[in-house]
Amino acid sequence: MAKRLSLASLWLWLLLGGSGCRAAAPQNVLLLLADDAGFEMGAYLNKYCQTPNLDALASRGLLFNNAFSSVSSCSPSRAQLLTGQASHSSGMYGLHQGVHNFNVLPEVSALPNVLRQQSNGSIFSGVIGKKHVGPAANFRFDFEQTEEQHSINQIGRNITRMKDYARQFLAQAKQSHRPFFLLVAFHDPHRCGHITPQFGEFCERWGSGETGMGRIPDWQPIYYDWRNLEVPAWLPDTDVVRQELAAQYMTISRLDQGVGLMLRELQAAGLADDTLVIYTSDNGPPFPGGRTNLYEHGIRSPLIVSSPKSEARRHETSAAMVSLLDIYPTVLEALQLSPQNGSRFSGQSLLPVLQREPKPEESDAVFGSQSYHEVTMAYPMRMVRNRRYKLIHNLNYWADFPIDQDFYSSPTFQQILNATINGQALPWYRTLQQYYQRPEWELYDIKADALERFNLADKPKYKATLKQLQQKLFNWQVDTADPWRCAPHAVLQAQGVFKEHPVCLTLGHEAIQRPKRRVLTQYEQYVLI
Ligand SMILES: *[C@@H]1O[C@H](CO)[C@@H](O)[C@H](O)[C@H]1NC(C)=O
Ligand SMILES: *[C@@H]1O[C@H](CO)[C@@H](O)[C@H](O)[C@H]1NC(C)=O
Ligand SMILES: *[C@@H]1O[C@H](CO)[C@@H](O)[C@H](O)[C@H]1NC(C)=O
Ligand SMILES: *[C@@H]1O[C@H](CO)[C@@H](O)[C@H](O)[C@H]1NC(C)=O
Ligand SMILES: [Ca+2]
Repeated sequence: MAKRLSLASLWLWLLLGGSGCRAAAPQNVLLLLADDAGFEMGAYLNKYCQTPNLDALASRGLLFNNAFSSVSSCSPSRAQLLTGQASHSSGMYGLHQGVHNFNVLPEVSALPNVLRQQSNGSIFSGVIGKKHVGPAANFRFDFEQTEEQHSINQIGRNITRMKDYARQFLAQAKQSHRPFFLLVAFHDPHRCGHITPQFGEFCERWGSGETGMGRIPDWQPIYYDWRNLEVPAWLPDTDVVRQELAAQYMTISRLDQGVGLMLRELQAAGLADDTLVIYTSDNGPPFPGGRTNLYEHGIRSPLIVSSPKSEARRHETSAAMVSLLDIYPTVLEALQLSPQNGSRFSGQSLLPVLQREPKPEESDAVFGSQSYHEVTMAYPMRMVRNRRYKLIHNLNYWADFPIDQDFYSSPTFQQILNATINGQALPWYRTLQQYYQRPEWELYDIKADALERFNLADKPKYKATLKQLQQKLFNWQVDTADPWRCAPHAVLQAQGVFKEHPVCLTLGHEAIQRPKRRVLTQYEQYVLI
């Protein structure tokens, strides 16, 4: 500020909110991302899982109670955060690694590239931890320390290592006086039992200092006694599940201490007062009804947004209906870049919510789009959820819901499977058959039925609600150029003579009677390979 202000410029300064709450300099952004975490933290009223660092972050920021991922799978979710587009628009239909090999479409640009172009190279971007997206050219960060250079545990769960790289990154940002965007993507609390069972189902023993586990110097492991835990209502109430939760909580406490380390690095670098901090998770926990599902526990996301420049709503909660598609425009706004235009970007910046709670509107809704997880798991689903209802469209409803590899080998799923095969009862509100065999349309009154038990899609009373939500969902699919928008009863024609006016052409299903689904009564043969 000039030492002496003319009256006119003083007036202008006051008009622009001169108290400093709308600062001129762009804010840096630190995005802290968990892998498969849900609401296992004190701030979200979990009584058992110890997360003092996340709770402290929540008390300095705004805690969102209605945040949703648009997809419940790792790479598609990361692509949504970094491109602002639903997975069916970006092209990241499933997992990026190995045989799955999903990538965004060649023309889709992601945050690090957009930031570089829009700022003419003045913004410094970095990723530390699990990247899990590609192709590399579309996600080119200036600073990368990821599973592409390191073992995933070292770069995603060894919080001491991650801290060291964060220190390097922040020193470079500071030295070059460049605003930055840093993604710190923890691999905790992801499962690892199908790969390295010797470290525990969630790699919770790895680095604990126990015999043969090595040590992570900055981690003080917290051990949970499974006998003391409560099983949430959506999971089978068994000791097997309780033991799994104890292991998962142990890794969440490691993640929490990692979050604390990152925030202390930011403070030590003197950058905390200029940095917007966001915490969220890519998708829900790897339990039945969680990850790979568009049910509540697959997509409801923990979300904390903390800005040193917005004190208005510190230590408050928000009931705004928000999507992880909103993170992308939030990052752009914080860095003072212009939003991306076009209907494929359906997100909106969250920064205004830090000032004032938006008025709830009838039209408030979030959308979901899941197509694969592993390449063998073709089970496209589309979803719209407003404050009261959720509608899921299962496009491949004639097939059984697919199960991924690490969930399959989890004790929780194995117990469900064993009980089902042996005809034993299980204290779970679903059966495996219901879980596998889903109707084309699922409509739930979430307010009355948080566990999504009673499908209302066929109930005459809900005909109008169903129709209205179907239309809303279809409109979103059209706006965001969903290649699946005509599925499953019609074919999309969008090229050649149809280029200007794409159409859905019927497959004649209405004239064909499907045979009833055959329920297997006996499992005769198991093939072990
Ligand atoms: C961008 O940077 C280049 C090279 O530093 C410079 O020549 C050019 O004028 C800059 N463009 C803008 C719009 O700042
Ligand atoms: C974690 O990283 C630190 C620092 O690089 C190293 O000393 C330690 O051995 C690592 N821990 C494990 C379990 O590999
Ligand atoms: C989006 O549109 C606005 C208003 O027309 C414009 O100022 C802005 O530059 C556009 N952003 C991009 C990334 O094209
Ligand atoms: C399920 O059954 C298999 C084969 O009998 C057994 O090895 C496994 O321990 C069982 N798992 C659970 C969780 O009950
Ligand atoms: Ca994940």
